[in-house]
Amino acid sequence: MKIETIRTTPLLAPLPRPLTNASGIIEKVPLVLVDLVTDAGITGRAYVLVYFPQLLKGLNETVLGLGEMVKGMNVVPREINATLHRRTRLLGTKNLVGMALAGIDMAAWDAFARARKLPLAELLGGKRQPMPTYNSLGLYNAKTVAQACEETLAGGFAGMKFKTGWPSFADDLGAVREAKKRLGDKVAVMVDFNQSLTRAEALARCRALDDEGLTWIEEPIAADDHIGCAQIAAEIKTPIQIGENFQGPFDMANALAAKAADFVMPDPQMIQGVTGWLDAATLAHTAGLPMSSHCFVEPSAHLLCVTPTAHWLEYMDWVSPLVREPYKLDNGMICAPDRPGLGLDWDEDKIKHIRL
Ligand code: SMN
Ligand code: MG
Repeated sequence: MKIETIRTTPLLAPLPRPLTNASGIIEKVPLVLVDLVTDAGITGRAYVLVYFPQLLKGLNETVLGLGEMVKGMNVVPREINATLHRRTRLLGTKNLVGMALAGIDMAAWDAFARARKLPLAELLGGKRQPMPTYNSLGLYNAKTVAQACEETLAGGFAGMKFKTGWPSFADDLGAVREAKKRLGDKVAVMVDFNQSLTRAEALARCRALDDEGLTWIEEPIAADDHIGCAQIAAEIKTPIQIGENFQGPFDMANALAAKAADFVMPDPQMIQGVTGWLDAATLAHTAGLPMSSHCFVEPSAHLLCVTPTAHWLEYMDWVSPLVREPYKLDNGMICAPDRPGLGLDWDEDKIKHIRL
């Protein structure tokens, strides 16, 4: 089975409501759907994301450009991944190049699994298992968080994460206290500062949140300030979570060497696909760190099944409105479905109005 071509569909996916965070607002999700078309009648499917509509064309072109480099290759995912790394050595594999590489990697694994008629989790030697799932939301204060809690309880989630990082810490604290009060002890609560604080401000806010019963505090400062992250992690009892900005497994290894976090949550795209994730899972295992996922619900539901220290699946749904069979939340859990590969097939009727 050889790669005939790589096709893409750039689009702006709808969100139920704009996603606010400490660095801005995401109104629509700029996605590139990736189709890795083979000569065996099998198409591997995956998707990649760039947070900014202005960069969607750039990501799309980068996927197509890297696609040219692997055209004609056998669909052997690790060979494809290694070839892309070799060919892009002069540029490196951060940012758009790494993201595009991840899209091709995931689509190649999907085709590889489809050809063997196995769900990706099983192809990788794992057992499909329901993963505890948390509802991942935007920025809330003490007043607005009530609605988020109601939705989380109604949806049956096992946890809820929201953004913090208001100009005034009183708003962060108010939201946390209200959420804890409404959700009780049965639903985990996490907060995410999205790298918005200075080291000093982060220490002050994390200290002040340390006895509020949070499951984790995420990215209080610049995620690549490993030394600063390590100081905070050492000082604060509440686990410090980072990982969505690990750009490939080496980046993660450097963060772990600096003891920059108590928990890790790689993003299947930023960690560079299924191949990158498997390396990351080993790093977390050998460091003894619980590993969650970031966004990318569908690949994550499979990959956490082969992650020895699997922890939480993040639920931030972008793809359900675009596919024929969305993944289902059941009793606070999501289980990778019993379909070959990732089991994502684009619903052409739904995407024709939003593709660019
Ligand atoms: C996040 C995800 C998607 C968009 C903005 C921010 C994030 C998270 O940091 O952890 O969910
Ligand atoms: Mg985050």
